[in-house]
Amino acid sequence: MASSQQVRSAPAPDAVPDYDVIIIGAGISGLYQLLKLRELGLRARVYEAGTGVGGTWYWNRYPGARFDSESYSYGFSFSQELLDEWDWSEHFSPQPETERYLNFVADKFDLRRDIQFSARVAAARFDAAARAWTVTLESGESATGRFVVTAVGPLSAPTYPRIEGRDSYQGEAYHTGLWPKHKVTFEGKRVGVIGTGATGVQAIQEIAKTAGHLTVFQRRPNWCTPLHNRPIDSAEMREIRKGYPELFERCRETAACFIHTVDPRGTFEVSDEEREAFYEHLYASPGFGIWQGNFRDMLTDRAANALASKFVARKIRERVKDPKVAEMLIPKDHGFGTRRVPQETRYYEVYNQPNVELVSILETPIERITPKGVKTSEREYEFDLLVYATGFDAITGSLDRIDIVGEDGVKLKDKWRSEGLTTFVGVMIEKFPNLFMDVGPHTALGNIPRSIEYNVEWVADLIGHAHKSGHTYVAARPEAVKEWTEFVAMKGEGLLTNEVDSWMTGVNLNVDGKEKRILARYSGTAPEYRAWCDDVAARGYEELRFD
Ligand code: NA7
Repeated sequence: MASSQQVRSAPAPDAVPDYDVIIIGAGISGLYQLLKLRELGLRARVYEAGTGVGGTWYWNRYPGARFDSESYSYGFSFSQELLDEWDWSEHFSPQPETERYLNFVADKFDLRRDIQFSARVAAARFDAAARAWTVTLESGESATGRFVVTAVGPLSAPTYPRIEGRDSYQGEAYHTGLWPKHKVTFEGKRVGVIGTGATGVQAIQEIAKTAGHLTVFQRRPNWCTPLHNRPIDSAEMREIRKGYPELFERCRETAACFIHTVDPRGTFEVSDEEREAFYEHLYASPGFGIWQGNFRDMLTDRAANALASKFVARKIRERVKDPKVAEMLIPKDHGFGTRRVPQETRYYEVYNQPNVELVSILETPIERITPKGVKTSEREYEFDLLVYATGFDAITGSLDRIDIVGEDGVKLKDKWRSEGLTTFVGVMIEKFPNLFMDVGPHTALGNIPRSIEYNVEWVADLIGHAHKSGHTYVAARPEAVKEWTEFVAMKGEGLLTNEVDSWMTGVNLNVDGKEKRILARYSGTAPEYRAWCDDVAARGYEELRFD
């Protein structure tokens, strides 16, 4: 860090910035971005808010946190050595193992020497004269970089529920996305969980094993399907390793980079018996197959979607003994797969346990958090421990939390709020030159490390291209931004997913200004996304202005 404990004045126009590139975040994107930029001989610096690497897998250390993607499809694919050296112990890796993996990566590639930990970035300001960004940490320290890469993750700005009295609560309380490092025990405790998204579901099924009493506060239920996790022994790992080339090739071909391929058949092109057998097969198969490998029209045809929903509803009714509780757990406001599908391991059976109670806060809303617990319209619940599994200010939230100021004093947060979300391939933003986003809004998310690897390499190539040509200024042309943003809108048409409120459509009622749905994600296929970006690079980045 160039200066300490103070924000310094803007660099002189001819000053050489402290770094070629400043990367914000040392999660999966930031680690790989650092490595790729180093390979180009660039001076890169990473600022990371946590005390260790891992990003999502550093912060989300809540009980039960694990992959929903097959472990071997989720890890980095760029290094044969890494693939040879790392063994996964479960088909869906638990958080401690994933955090160990990312530490292993950081050590193997000697990444830590360029990472500053406990360094939360508060602001980034573009200096037009110096053609550089000044990045300021919460501590007040600052440094300059020719380029900035935000590697802040789409799900890393945790949000608490907007419920009165939260600060008055006197027991233990944790947000799942800010889970403490010390051991949290539930044995014999009265525990309350608010939130039943993918996170809440993972946490609830774990907490229910030991809690004295668990109360789950559910607003809108989600459609959950079995994960079918199991250990990987050394023989199976050897087979998996042999299959890596085909596995990654497959992930490159599928729409969302998962190993699951959409079934080419339409829901109504098969007989009732065939359809039922296929649903059963998917329900009994591990992972996201039932979501990502279902009939091709499941997420575009309402009648097709209704049949898949009916099937999963039947499973819930079969698994939950109390019919009233089963009905509470079945979504009525959205169809199967139109929100992110939580993957579960005996989640529904939890509600058959005598120590677990489900409270629908649609029926009895939470009025306030009290010093002792939670008060609904019906009664007060007292807890020793309260868990907020209430999600994130997704996709743009982690960027919004940094005061990013581009050309002409334009603030990123204000720009997107007033004009709507516009990007160039989800990587660049008009008026924000020399700034690149890894897995920013308008990119293909899906099995995210696969998208990350592509994004990181594309950004590294672009920065390398600018650097090699002696350009100190790279900006997206307004017409290119318009074209990409219109393409994103076109790709989102007709998708049932985009007609439902969720983090994927940018809705978070706990955040001002995020009440309405937007096209936050690119919802075309990943191969199409890559083809577009490859084409931009192959044509020498005509969509960008270099100087
Ligand atoms: P999600 O999927 O956004 O889920 C958040 C949950 O918290 C969801 O059940 C919300 O209910 C609930 N919530 C949020 N605010 C409130 C308030 N104010 N009162 C009651 N309940 C509330 O976040 P996750 O962390 O589970 O998962 C995010 C992604 O991370 C996940 O999809 C994976 O990709 C990894 P709602 O549905 O809004 O009614």
